[in-house]
Amino acid sequence: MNATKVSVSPTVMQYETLFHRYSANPILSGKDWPYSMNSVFNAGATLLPDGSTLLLCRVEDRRGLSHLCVARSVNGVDKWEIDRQPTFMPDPENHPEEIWGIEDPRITYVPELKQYAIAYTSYSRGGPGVSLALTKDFRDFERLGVVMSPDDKDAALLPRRINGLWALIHRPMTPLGAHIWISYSPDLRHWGNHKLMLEARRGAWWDANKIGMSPPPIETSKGWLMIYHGVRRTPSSSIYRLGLALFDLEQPEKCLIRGDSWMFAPEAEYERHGDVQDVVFPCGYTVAADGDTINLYYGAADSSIALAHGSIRSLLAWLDVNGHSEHGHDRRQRQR
Ligand code: BMA
Repeated sequence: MNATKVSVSPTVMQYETLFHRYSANPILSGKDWPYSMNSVFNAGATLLPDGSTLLLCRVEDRRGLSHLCVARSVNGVDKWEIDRQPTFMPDPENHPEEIWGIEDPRITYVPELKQYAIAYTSYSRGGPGVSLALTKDFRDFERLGVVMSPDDKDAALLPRRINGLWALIHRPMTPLGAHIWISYSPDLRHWGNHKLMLEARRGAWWDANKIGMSPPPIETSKGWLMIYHGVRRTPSSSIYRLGLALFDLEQPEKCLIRGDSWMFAPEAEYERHGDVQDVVFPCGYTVAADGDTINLYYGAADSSIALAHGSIRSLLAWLDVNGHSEHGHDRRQRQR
């Protein structure tokens, strides 16, 4: 692809709606909770074997510390059954890295382990790091501890080994900036072979400043499809919007296509206003029985959980039209 495409006047571009908000959004908020708390947002999601949907919600208490709580629904939309007590609490005695809470879980079902792997942010005195836990039932959890030391977050495990190794996507803060990396491990405990996957752009771009993976990537025949958040700092705040990128199936650090524009942004009142304004932050999705419809669960303004529907086929088609290859010269030209 060439560098001129991006300079097409925005007036001739037709923006497509890729994700449609559920009309009764938000689907979950503090008023639904069976116990006292401040707010609920940024939930991991998965389909259970019986077809029902499980959300692992980040719940922030009135100290400002977060824990995780399960909500289940037969249709993934309403009639949520919420655990009466916190499901997964920080354990600072045994895991000092959890002293300031646990946040933003991403769930991956791992067929080889017959378990769900949860990558979450453990908020330590040294800053946020990435921890892993395994569970079969979202009642008992086996902690593997910190796998990426601070400052690091926005992590998810890929569901299968790549060339014999487990792969974890995450977002370390490095002197280079807030970019998305992937690391590999033979045993889920020892991690190395760190590779840069996707960089924040610069200057005026919507995803300048910071990027991070949002939900775990979606495996498609064309590659790993990633919904990522981009942060644009403005004089008054930061805006969290969502974009798309596609990565090679067997070499996931290789970005095949990256979308230019964002494709979902805070617009509704519950996304624009809350504890943190102008935030859409998905940590999970489920795919419907048709294999194409994607239900995206996202935190809205750090104050509630909302739902939007899309189509994997349409996301891939959009990337073909609105994306560029991320290689060498072209990328440097466009980001200058
Ligand atoms: C990010 C994460 C998210 C949060 C977002 C907006 O850095 O901490 O948990 O939703 O900021 O506050």
